[in-house]
Amino acid sequence: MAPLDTLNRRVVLATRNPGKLRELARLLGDLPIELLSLADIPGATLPEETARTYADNALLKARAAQRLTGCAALGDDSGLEVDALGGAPGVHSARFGGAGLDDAGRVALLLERLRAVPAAKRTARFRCVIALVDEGGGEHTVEGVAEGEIAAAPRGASGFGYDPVFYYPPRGRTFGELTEREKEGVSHRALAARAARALLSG
Ligand code: ITT
Repeated sequence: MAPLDTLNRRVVLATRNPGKLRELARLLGDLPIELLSLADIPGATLPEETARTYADNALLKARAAQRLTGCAALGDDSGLEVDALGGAPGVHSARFGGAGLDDAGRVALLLERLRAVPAAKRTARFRCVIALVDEGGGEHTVEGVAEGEIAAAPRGASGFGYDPVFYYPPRGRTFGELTEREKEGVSHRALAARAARALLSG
């Protein structure tokens, strides 16, 4: 049974990305805490992601939400690191190709940049850092990584972002072809969330 003082703890999920929000809510939803989203907080905004590391950007988001609400807050900063591009787009994954592109546009641009790269050299990984800023301002970060390859073309319609081109060899499918439950078993966010669970229930 959960300790009494954790029962009604409120934790704000400091993200504007609906795909992340959905995954985090599923990954943490069974904990004895009340999860809030930014949509529950009138006037909530997130700061510019000006930092150079996932951890610092995740902390920027979590700190902003914690200060605004006084509740514990959790920020997620994540990205796709493609070896043939020297680790790009990495921390810039959300802005790859500029602000005018949507998820499909970023996927198309990525495939275009990798057009001449053979299958054996298309290795990549998703990285996710989750930052937790607690009610008193204490800060923690945890990380999860999923190793894969960039597919030749998009496949599958589940998930979000770069999922349709992230081929995951242990399942023989892209993340876009995995069910939510399957992705939750193996993803970078699931691994980070597993570590975050220990912080949230500790
Ligand atoms: P917030 O800052 O509001 O949380 P964001 O989308 O701007 O949302 P990031 O700055 O962390 O978040 O950018 C992460 C980028 O990496 C974004 O383009 C995502 O689509 C992509 N990404 C992260 N996790 C992913 C996943 O599980 N599957 C596919 N793409 C993912």
